[in-house]
Amino acid sequence: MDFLERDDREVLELIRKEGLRQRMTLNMIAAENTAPPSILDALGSVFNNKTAEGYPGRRYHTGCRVTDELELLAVGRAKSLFHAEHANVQPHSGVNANLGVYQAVLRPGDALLSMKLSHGGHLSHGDPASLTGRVYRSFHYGVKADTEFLDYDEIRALALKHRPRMIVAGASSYPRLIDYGAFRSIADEISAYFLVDMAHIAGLVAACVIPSPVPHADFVTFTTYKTMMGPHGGIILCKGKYANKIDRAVFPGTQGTPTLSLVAAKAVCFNLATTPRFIEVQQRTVRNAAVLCEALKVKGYRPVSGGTDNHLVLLDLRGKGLKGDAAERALEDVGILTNRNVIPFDPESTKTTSGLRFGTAGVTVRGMGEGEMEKIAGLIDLALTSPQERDVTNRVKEEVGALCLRFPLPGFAEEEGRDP
Ligand code: DSN
Repeated sequence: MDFLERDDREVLELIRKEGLRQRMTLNMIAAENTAPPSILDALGSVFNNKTAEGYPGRRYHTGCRVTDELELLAVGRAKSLFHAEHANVQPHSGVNANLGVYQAVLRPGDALLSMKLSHGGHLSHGDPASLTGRVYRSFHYGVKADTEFLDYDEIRALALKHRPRMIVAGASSYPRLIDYGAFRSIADEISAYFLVDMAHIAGLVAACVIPSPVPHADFVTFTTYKTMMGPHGGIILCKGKYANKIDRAVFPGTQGTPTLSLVAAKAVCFNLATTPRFIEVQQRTVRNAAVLCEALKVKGYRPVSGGTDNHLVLLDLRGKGLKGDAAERALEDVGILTNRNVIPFDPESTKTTSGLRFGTAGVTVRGMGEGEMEKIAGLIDLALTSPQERDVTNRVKEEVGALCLRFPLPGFAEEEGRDP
């Protein structure tokens, strides 16, 4: 940070404040994690200075020999980690990765079948608020009203009725496993492409903690910053037969030059994902989510679908007479970060919501285990049931602070002089 000290103290101060905020809060936002310092080193590297439109050996700029080596390394590591036939590591984000897949094999006006945003899907899966909902005709499936599990009969019926050119599986707030084999059979029945967006769960898949969609899907997209613990970016994996189409769809189809420092950080992320520590963290993330879920259940909160199989817990707050927005604020006030989230068949708007989404990746990476999850469930309950009682919220804040000090963010101890 020496150069920033010299060039821009205002930004440096904000970086330091943000570092302190991250150290002293419990991050339970399911779409976040803490990347290790080596990822930040790669992100801040001289690769930032390179422009390199095209692909290794086929660039539109000179001076790309080292860049080519880097991109090939990242691609090789991605393929090996996920046992994929082809990988494109250039998408700047998860949305861009999805746009790349659509651009590769769909034409404007083609039909897409994906999970409803209101049941846990994602904006970039053809939601009307997204460009993807304007360019493609989208149809959506949901979960069953009684079990809140995906309804494969409904998915098949919708597929037969609308004959989409692509079926999309994957979600932002679905706490259960997805039956990729069932999706594949439905897609085969109507000769549709099958895309899985595994953005939330890619780390769990990399560590073989939950099943992989790669053998089943034509295309798999994901982000590298959630359970993957890496930089903010997107990846596309696909069968070898689609490699050229995908590469052309990313560049020049939907992006210009890749961000090479981001590609460097992705390569580091894939390397770290092969380590025993990464695998252990992913295993503990899932166990922690199950323990947190059970502990909240005991305190009278209803988890959507009755439980969890992955890193996230989605609570239905209606039984407690609470709304998501107020609950989110009450928890932020005591240093526990979550986000309000609609639940299936939610009577509330996306601004208010009846649900609250928790993820355990961010606290697990700090070294927390089952005992801490039970403790945190108690703190959550206290903060949600007594938000106006100053003595209670002060006590919860102190306990949150004590947990943060006992479980420092990995690699960011103050004595190391590093700021996240
Ligand atoms: N997809 C958004 C989420 O799950 O919160 C951002 O990654």
